[in-house]
Amino acid sequence: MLALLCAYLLTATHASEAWTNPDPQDPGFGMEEQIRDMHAKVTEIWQEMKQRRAASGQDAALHAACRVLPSAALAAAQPRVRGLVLFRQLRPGALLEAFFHLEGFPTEPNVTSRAIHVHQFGDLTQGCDTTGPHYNPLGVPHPKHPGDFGNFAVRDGQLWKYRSGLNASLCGPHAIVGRAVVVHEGEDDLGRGGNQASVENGNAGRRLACCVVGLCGPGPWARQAQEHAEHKKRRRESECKTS
Ligand SMILES: [Cu+2]
Ligand SMILES: [Zn+2]
Repeated sequence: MLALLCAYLLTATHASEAWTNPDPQDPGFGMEEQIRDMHAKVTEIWQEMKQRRAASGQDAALHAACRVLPSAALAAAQPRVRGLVLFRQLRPGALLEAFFHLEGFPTEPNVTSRAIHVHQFGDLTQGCDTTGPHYNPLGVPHPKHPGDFGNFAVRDGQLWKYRSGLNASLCGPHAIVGRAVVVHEGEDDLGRGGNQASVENGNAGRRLACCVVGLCGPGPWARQAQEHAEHKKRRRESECKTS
């Protein structure tokens, strides 16, 4: 079953590449429908495998971890942002959930907003600059890319956020596994900036920090969920004291 799934995934990924970079001379040009069929088949096989695992008492959800480190290409004066991004997908085809916990932003009196996206390559050979453009397998404008996570509030130099309903996947031909999560210096204009860069990357500015998404077990997610709940509780308590 696994070998069959791998064969499907390889074929689907190859076809997906041809689709995102279509060559009119290529006999495979215009194969959108075939890709959809293949994607549906892969999802179906995956679901069956997951159901079997669930029936045998194993966790059916997929998890991934991304250890964020400052970009190696940063100037000395730039902030060193680091932390952890975790993903969970309860079943193939479901929307993603994620925990974002980052530290090392400048401690400014006002809440600032920072963009986070998935970029095409998991290549950190020259820091975050070699992660390429936004991951865009369907050739659509920003902010409709699967890893356009939008803007995140930074308070006291820290970013803590749980998000659900993210339109990205940990499996199938458009999986974000092996690609990079990039944290930017600025805010994402969400395609409303009125220039070409706005519909490519949201004019979010310098790449401060990044990481490569890798599959993991359920442990990090469970630990982060607990840490997140404790952080929320502490914040509520300190807000009560100051008000
Ligand atoms: Cu980005
Ligand atoms: Zn984008």
